[in-house]
Amino acid sequence: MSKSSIDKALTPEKFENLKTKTPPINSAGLGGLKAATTHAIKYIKPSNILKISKNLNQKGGFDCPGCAWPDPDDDRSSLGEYCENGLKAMAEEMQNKLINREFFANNSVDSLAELSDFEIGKSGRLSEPMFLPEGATHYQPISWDDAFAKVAEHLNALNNPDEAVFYTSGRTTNEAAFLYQLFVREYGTSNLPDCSNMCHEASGSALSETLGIGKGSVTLDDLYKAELVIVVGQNPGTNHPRMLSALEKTKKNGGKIITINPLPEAGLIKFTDPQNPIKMLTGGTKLSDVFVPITINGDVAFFKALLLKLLEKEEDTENVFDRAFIEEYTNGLEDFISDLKTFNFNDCLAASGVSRETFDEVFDLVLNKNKIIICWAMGLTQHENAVDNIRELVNLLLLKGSIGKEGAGTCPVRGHSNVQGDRTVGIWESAPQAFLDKIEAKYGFKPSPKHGYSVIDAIKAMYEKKAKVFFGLGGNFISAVPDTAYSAQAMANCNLTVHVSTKLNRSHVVTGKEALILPCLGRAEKDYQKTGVQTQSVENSMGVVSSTKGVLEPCSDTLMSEVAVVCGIAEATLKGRSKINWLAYRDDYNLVRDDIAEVVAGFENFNTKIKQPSGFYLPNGARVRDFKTKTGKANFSINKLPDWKLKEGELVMMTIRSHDQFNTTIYGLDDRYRGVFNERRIIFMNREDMKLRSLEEHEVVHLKSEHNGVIRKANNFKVVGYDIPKNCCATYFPETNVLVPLDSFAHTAKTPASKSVRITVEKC
Ligand SMILES: Nc1nc2c(c(=O)[nH]1)N[C@H]1C(S)=C(S)[C@@H](COP(=O)(O)OP(=O)(O)OC[C@H]3O[C@@H](n4cnc5c(=O)[nH]c(N)nc54)[C@H](O)[C@@H]3O)O[C@H]1N2
Ligand SMILES: Nc1nc2c(c(=O)[nH]1)N[C@H]1C(S)=C(S)[C@@H](COP(=O)(O)OP(=O)(O)OC[C@H]3O[C@@H](n4cnc5c(=O)[nH]c(N)nc54)[C@H](O)[C@@H]3O)O[C@H]1N2
Ligand SMILES: [Mo]
Repeated sequence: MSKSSIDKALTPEKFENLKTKTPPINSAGLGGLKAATTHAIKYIKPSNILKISKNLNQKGGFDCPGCAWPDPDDDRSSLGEYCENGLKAMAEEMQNKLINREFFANNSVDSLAELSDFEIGKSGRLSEPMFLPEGATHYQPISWDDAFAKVAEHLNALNNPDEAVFYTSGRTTNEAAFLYQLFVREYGTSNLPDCSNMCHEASGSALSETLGIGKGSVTLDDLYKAELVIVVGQNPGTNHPRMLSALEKTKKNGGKIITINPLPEAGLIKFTDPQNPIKMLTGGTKLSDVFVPITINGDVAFFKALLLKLLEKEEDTENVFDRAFIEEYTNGLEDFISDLKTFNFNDCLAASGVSRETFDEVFDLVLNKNKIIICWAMGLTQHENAVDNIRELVNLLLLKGSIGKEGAGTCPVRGHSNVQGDRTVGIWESAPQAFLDKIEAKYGFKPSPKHGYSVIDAIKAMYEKKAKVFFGLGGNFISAVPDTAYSAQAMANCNLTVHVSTKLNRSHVVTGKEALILPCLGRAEKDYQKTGVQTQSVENSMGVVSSTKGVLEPCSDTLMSEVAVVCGIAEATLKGRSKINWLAYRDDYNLVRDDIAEVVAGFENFNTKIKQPSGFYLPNGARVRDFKTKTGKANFSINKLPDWKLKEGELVMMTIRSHDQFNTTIYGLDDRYRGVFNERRIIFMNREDMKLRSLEEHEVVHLKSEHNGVIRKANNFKVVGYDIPKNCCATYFPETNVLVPLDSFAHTAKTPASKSVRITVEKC
């Protein structure tokens, strides 16, 4: 009997060899440099290391596939414009080991499922297309043409195009993403879920409604000029390390920094720039002026407490709010104020878990500042009330007139290196009608006006057999999504699952009846097509579009670019009925950019502008106080406090990233900045909560979540006592995704609530 899909989807429960130390407060410095170089030397061909480091994030080079943090517009460090984790991302992508047909002949799908996520990733780079026939135990080689024909056969056999789901992860370039959504829309559906649905969707929803654009408003230069930067629900020391260099500049220019986080994350407290040898010797810069150890999901309560006190002061002195800005540019102040007054300051502060002393420090810093930037990431977006979190911080910025001027505004810090660009060029299951009309005008077919499936809807549809083909352009769907057991069944119910991937991952072993793995080029590799080596483009977290061009020889001759894969599938599927010459795009990506220039606002003269060494900024209404909302003004919003309470014995759990992973790709087993080594199956707990449950350090426990009467379990985690607020705990994603209920998600945005999972901890 072969293993069930659920067994294959869950991460194996084996333990490594846990060691814990007191966490450091400082980040980067020599430790970071050492970790990065050791990793690079271990996994990348020596001849490639220098080429990578000379071209990574440099003008005319290639964009780091790590995070979406922007590169400086002007001077870039000649020592290397990348970070420890960027280099680890490269080491992972450019591994010198290849996975070929012999590997798959020697390893059954069941045996691959037994590998840990770390081991799966270290198997090497995928190097040829593979096919898993129905009932087979092993993947077999398949030619590219046959693979395309197989996808076409399944897609054309469906009763309705809405029975297919087309997922995208955020590494896909603008050119590939544009063609992909074009193909999906010409094929006839809007089912374009993407990783953004699990990531910053809540930011997009909240910002569009309040400020008229689903993206942040600030530039790097603003960050340097801010009087106050508030970093909420984000761990840049690990996930956006180059942001710390920017914050260091803010400090140097006299700006202050407040950090709001349940954990005292290293780096935010103190940072040593690895590119500054003197700083490395003298011990670095203290970054946070105030650290606010908030309880998980206590943010709306905390911001309400702050807003209440600011209002009180304004009523006294009339010099706290920016009345001129509010008058000219905003809507809804009165309703907002009258709602705010229904809340009680002490109750709000108590609900946030923050002491009065810390609150007062924050209040003093905010009171007289008028150039405020708020940065945030998953700590705010992955809750049921995620949209309220973000709308509430917009309320603060609006009261202070801190938007659309130098040194002020919104800064949602994006995850994947092109997740923002993918959405800009049309990867959107609920794209605006104006965009669909442009597609129709340009290509002569009518895109489906229906809203398609987001990630959560897609999982439900596959589970209920309403969707039968899953196609993933990048990513690792089964490990990234919530409710692993339910989602595994959803995948197993499909007739065909297809993944375009660089590396082996768990999604390749949790398959539909048939499955395909289509191996593609990575960012650093040269993309040879008929008209020569192709350039592509990406958009960073601050709305700058720039070029990216590989510099290394592809690790295998059989790889295709994502653009070529999309064009091949479109050609095979829509044969004879397409209005588009797909293969012409494949041969020359300039043609794709000419089309983007016509269809997507802000890309006029794309082919010329993309040659500018630093790229170009896309238009951004919020940046210039042109708020394109329904009211034509920036909108204040009314937000409730979260309406859930912990039951007796429950803890609220956030699922977070260690320092040694990129989402579901596990670089290593350490979490250096949190003092954890050699283990991922751990649960960080407050020491008083441990005592209450008579739990010892490193004791093994089982975790259980109960939601709407459904019980979910994850067994075998070691307890690590940590500096985390009472009643809160933390585990790593994806090991505990099995505990995240599919029906617990952000209202309006449907982002899974993977930062507020209510669990109980059971002694074994
Ligand atoms: N090296 C590396 N870089 C990455 C990634 C990676 O995995 N590895 N992933 C990329 C992606 S796709 C993304 S989206 C980003 C993710 O970047 P982050 O959002 O920084 O990633 P998380 O580990 O999810 O961290 C969430 C942070 O929010 C805090 N937090 C959790 N709940 C709450 C809350 O209720 N309130 C507050 N105030 N804080 C809370 C946690 O303690 C943690 O510090 O990073 C990107 N960059
Ligand atoms: N519990 C919990 N769940 C979460 C989160 C959380 O914080 N907690 N975070 C969520 C977030 S923010 C995100 S963004 C999602 C991430 O979800 P995904 O984007 O689906 O996951 P990744 O782990 O980034 O995908 C890694 C895989 O992408 C493939 N890959 C890498 N580079 C390329 C490339 O250039 N091209 C192609 N075609 N493939 C490539 C490799 O095969 C690799 O195995 O996970 C979400 N899930
Ligand atoms: Mo993300």
